[in-house]
Amino acid sequence: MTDNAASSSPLVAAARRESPPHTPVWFMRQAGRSLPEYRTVREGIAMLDSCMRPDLVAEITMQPVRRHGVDAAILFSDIVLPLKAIGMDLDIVAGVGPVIANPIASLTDVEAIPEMTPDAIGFIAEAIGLIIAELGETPLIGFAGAPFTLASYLIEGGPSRNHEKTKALMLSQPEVWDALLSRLAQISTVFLRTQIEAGASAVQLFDSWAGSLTKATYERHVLAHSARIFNAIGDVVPKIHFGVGTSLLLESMGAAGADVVGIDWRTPLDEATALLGPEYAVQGNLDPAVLFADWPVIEREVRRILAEGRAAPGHIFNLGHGVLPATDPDVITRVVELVHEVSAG
Ligand code: 1CP
Repeated sequence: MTDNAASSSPLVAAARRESPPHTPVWFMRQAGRSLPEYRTVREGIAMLDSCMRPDLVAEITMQPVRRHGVDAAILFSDIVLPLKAIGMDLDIVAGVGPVIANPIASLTDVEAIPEMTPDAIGFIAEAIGLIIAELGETPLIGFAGAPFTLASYLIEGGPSRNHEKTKALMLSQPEVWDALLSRLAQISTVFLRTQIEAGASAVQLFDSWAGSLTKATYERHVLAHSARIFNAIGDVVPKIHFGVGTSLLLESMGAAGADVVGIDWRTPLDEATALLGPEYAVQGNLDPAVLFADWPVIEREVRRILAEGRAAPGHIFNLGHGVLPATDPDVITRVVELVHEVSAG
């Protein structure tokens, strides 16, 4: 375990299944979504350009910590940023998401993807240095995209509802698939290691779209590639593994090598824990849409989730997926206060 001020934080304690003084809370996509101060600093700067400027990355990473008093920061970046950094022709288009100029379809395409080196992402280490200096005892969560979710963007060419090209390649050309996921695992491993070495106190692997797979397909074609990333990182910091619609994959996602399994809003945390057993902490799982309801509804839901989370050997409060862009920031601040108050009492 790394030895810095944040390594005894509530977030790390919950992830390690110890007993923090209160339930730690942070929000997926808390940076760069609903905050007016984010829109101000991003004005006129393209998304991927902003991710490569250490001063901006540090500022945007810190904004939700300063405003909401959350128990962790998450690095402002994107799961496709490492692919841009190694020279792939891609962009993040506002209102759309990642768009890839030359989608991957063959072994030749896969072999043309460069390996990741720490030098290609020196700006990430620099940004984290600035962030850690301001964060003090609050931990920074580093993150990366899991190979399946990254592959879906590279094969489809952009966001996709049905992932049909991705699944066709996975099932029809398994050797091309394995070569692609192996390369993506190498890229995400170096991206995560760089963040850990620079001072991240925990990491999260986002396999956002893994829930589109059956359990058998996940285990046959995906699990080993994500497991390689977790194994390569080792036990220096806690590892969180998250996907959406993954109720039937939770045990497999834990078995890939996570300490904490991220749960979306569909599965109650006590049911998730019954499936996962005593070896895993859980993270989640307020429905992001509930933040648009009246406060008494939100309060009831937060209390329910805290109660269900007590069944788990460790609970990190979060949403079941990312903050929606139109969310009222003041509601997020109130939820942080409520989680702290209820869980400390
Ligand atoms: O808290 C934070 O916002 C931290 C930074 C962060 C993270 C953790 C961003 C900034 N993106 C991500 C992860 C990410 N990116 C995921 C995994 C989390 C999730 O499931 O929500 C995924 C799937 C992406 C890919 C991506 N990037 C999308 C989704 C597209 C789709 O398929 O539906 C989108 C819209 C983006 C753009 C993006 N990433 C981040 C921001 C602030 C933005 C919007 C930028 C803009 O429009 O200018």
